[in-house]
Amino acid sequence: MENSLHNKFGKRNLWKRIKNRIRPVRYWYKYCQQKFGSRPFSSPETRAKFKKAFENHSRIQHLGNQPAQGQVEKLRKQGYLFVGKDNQEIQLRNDIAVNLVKYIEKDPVYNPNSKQYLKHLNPMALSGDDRELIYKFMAQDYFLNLATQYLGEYPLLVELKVLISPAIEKSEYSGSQLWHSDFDDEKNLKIFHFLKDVDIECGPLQVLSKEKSQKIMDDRGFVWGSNISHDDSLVNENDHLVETCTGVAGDTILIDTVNCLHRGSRSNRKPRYILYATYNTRSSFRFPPYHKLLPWKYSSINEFTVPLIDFDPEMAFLKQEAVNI
Ligand SMILES: O=C(O)CCC(=O)C(=O)O
Ligand SMILES: [Fe+2]
Repeated sequence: MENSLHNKFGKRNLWKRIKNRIRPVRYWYKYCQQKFGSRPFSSPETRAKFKKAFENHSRIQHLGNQPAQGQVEKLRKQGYLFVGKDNQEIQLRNDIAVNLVKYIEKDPVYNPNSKQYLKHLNPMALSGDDRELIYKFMAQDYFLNLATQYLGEYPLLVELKVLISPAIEKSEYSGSQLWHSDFDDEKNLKIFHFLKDVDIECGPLQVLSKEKSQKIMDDRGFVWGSNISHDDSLVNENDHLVETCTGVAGDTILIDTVNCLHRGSRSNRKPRYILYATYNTRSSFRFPPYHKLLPWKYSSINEFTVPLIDFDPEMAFLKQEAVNI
């Protein structure tokens, strides 16, 4: 297949690929050590605790709040879905959004190592109650349903952040300011929830439909991490299929950032504040895809390779990149 995953990796990225598969195992071990004081599976008690944690996965059968008819189809077809404030099943409590903006504006604890144009609030700056409510909002059944149906399995929440795109002088664009596909998996689902109105001056996210993006990536022989992986020449500025995601506070956009070319945080004259989450499959490059190598009867090992998002939401904030381990 021309557009196979293998091609997207390219030979040069083999090491990156290996590292991405080792990394989660390392985090996972660390998690077990912190949480249980022992390495995974080292005692029957530990195994029993894990078993209990994983029972939560049966929750999938009990998810309420199904997305409206047509929303999943639209998401599948376009690769993104706009869920306006008014047709959103559950809204972030207004006081939480207000609190977040207050935190950001009062004393932003920006990650000093992050990009100039895209920073995030240290979740530890928030109160425990706020963190829990944010988590609950992003892990609400409505989003879980969409992610489950889109990804074809009960998903993992691997990122949960408050993104801040500060107002910046126009400079050379780089990284995610340029058209790109995310280095994650065959597909993913990101949620951008607007904490404040996002207009054209806030460096809104721009997205190209899945179908069009795939065609471009095929035609251009797109390779993750190559010198064309982030490149404005991938997409024609004036393509009528480019969607610019502006909206009002409370609006949400869901997007598969692997399959849809996208960019954002460009030329902000005003800052943009987004509550942001990423759902991945269990076999994403960030998590060990052992189950794909195993015969089905052993696939329950899956349960032991998956991270623990339902298990301990508080831990979700320990690691910003892999919040659930
Ligand atoms: O700043 C933006 O909106 C782009 C973010 C992005 O590329 C991503 O979250 O994958
Ligand atoms: Fe991206």
